[in-house]
Amino acid sequence: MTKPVVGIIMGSQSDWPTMSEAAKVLEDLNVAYEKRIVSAHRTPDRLWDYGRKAVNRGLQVIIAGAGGAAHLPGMMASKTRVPVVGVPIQTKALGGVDSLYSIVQMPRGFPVATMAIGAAGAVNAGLMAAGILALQDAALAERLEAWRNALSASIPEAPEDV
Ligand code: RP5
Repeated sequence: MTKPVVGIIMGSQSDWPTMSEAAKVLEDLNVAYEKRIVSAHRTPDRLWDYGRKAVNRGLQVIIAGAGGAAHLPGMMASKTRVPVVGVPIQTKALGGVDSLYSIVQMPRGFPVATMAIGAAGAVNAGLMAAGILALQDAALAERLEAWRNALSASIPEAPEDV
């Protein structure tokens, strides 16, 4: 088993359908990752422990998704210098704007690279993580270029009637 370099963490099992989109991208790009449920509110000790060990465990990027009062990405950024990419989960009550605002407005000194709300944000979080890792990994850089080119090639020149 390859050691994970990306940690995908989320506040709840209910976040997994969204966060699995980040996992799929990492699988496509052959990036080793792990996935964990780590809740800022329900399992704060687990959050602390994960953040404390992240550097020594060799994690290079953490993708953190949470919804509502979404404190997980920011708290993780407070606990580790490993770059944190935040994914605001879409919520029923407020559409995910609550999650977005909870994640994006970090105080100076503790950044979270905040993606779009929902699945697009999760996909982009996977790509952002891959882009960071590709700076030091030529083979991954090639795979990422190929992924991007394939996406561009899949876009038709003109719309069709449906
Ligand atoms: C947050 O509360 C989680 O990230 C999730 O998005 C939201 C709802 O969690 P569940 O009630 O579905 O477990 O902590």
